[in-house]
Amino acid sequence: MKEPIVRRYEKNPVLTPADIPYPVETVHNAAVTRHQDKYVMLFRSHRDNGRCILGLADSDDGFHFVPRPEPFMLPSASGIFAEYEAFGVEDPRICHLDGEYLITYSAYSKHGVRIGLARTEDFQSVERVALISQADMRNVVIFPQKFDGRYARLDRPHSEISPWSIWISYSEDLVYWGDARVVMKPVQYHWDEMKIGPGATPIRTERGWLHIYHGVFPTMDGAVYRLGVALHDLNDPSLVLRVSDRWILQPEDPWEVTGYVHNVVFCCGAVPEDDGTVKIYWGGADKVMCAGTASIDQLVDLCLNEGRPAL
Ligand code: BMA
Repeated sequence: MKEPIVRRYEKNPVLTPADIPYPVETVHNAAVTRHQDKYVMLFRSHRDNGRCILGLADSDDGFHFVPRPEPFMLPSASGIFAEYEAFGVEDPRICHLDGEYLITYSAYSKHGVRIGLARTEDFQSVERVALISQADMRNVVIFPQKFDGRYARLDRPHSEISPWSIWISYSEDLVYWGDARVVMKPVQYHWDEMKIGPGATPIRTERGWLHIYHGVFPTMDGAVYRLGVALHDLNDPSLVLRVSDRWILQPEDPWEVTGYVHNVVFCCGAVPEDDGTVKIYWGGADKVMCAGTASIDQLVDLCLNEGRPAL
């Protein structure tokens, strides 16, 4: 049998709707970060009207999560955020930078989906900063480092001409973003040929920025969501050195194959550890949260030794 690249935690799933002390239908696509020697999970939940909110859970070891009694972010009730979040808030990512936690999330409304930016220092209170993209944009992850004084982020705009691809853009103030260009595209008849999107906040390694992304393959039974890895140049993140030609994780466990949407593993967060491993978190079938570990070196090797060009 092939040795798995991502070793699933043996007690998956780590968080399910039944664990949550308020009514939710799903618990998935969570960002996870370290905060004061603990792990914080910011997860997405559908309510029974089909719209989403974000909740928080805390953990000492990154595997046992205790949900908070109340949701953390509901669609905003006032101002411009209320208009653009009316259909819900989804798929958050967390970037720890300059002593604060930047949260990017998808804001859904009748106008489409765009990206909201919020910030917190303590995961007790949260402040919305700005809507930082137009529609249609999803899956924005901010690099946890500035480049020549500018913030950088990976974007996933929608297009009717090109298969949905990963772009980069830059900002001096986190609000106004530009200098955008495409950095990585789906490749025909690979496992990620239909569309790709940023996943976890990129991880700094000696050999480059390791980015766990999702890729989608169309089948007669619907789309299959898997996870892959790409390596970006340390100094110029617009340069993708190589993309692993192999996926690192695909739906296999029963709660990844069947759920709210079947055949989905979808990653919004990963936490690098001092021992050279990374804890990877993914939503299983848009219904539950799962966790696993991988060797950072092995993921980088996959890109460099079994990789293909990004464009
Ligand atoms: C994508 C996003 C994700 C979701 C995935 C699978 O388009 O909506 O939030 O996990 O589909 O349903």
